[in-house]
Amino acid sequence: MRVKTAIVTGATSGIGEASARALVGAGWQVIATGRRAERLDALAAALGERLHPAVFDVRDEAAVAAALDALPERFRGIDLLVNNAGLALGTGPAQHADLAQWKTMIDTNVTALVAITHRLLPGLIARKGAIINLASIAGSYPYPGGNVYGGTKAFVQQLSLMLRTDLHGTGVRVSTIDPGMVETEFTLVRTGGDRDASDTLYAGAEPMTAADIAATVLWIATLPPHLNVNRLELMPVSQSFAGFQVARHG
Ligand code: NDP
Ligand code: 8X3
Repeated sequence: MRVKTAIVTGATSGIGEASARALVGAGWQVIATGRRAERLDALAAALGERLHPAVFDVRDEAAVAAALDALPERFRGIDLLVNNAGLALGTGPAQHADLAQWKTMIDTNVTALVAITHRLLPGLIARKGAIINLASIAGSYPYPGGNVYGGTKAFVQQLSLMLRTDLHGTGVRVSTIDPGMVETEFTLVRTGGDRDASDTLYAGAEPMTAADIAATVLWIATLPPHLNVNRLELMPVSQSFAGFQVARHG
């Protein structure tokens, strides 16, 4: 049987790295991407020839094109695109936010995701492949400080549904995974490297792990071809919903 090939963006850390490990463990070939070459090299050393490291910034369209054009022959037929690379920057209210951070989130979580999807769509259609997009509960539920991060993830959720509609009849599957709190480097990145803030957020919360989400990625990827998970929302049991707020006079 033909070995299937996945590309996982943002595989140097967290959910992407765990997904690459899970897919290779299940017999897939994986193109693992990210900016940190040394981490991809370590992953390739750990996982062997089924993993191809491709170092690029997802926002750099020319670098993405060059890396995809340079793929070894056996990695060229991509069956699964896992759009995972992404980030949040900042935790404060919109009125105090840094516009440059907002643009970085939009460039990474939206524009880069759209560009790589656009580039890979013809091949995915030819192979009746699949797309798994990592969105977030932040795309569905507002919370203080979520502002543009949540906006980018709402875009990803709706794009996934719109892609399903346009890809009607092609056999291509499109899924969104919406995780809540997962302990990764996400909060370290969001807070500009504040280890205490990251540790405090996760302490005692029993958050989900990257491996939990990777298992879901693998489950969706290996469902029979007539099944499509449109959208899957996951949270740790310790996380739930807060209420509305009311600003009162006086
Ligand atoms: P991590 O910070 O651990 O991993 C993020 C990954 O994205 C890294 O591999 C990083 O690679 C990559 N990345 C970020 N920016 C770029 C860029 N410009 N070019 C290339 N790669 C980039 O976070 P998570 O694993 O938690 O996040 C993965 C996805 O899951 C994100 O889309 C996030 O929004 C989403 N998510 C996370 C949740 C959580 O609670 N952790 C919950 C819901 C969704 P490198 O820095 O090497 O380039
Ligand atoms: C990451 C989860 O709740 O920090 O998308 O936005 S949250």
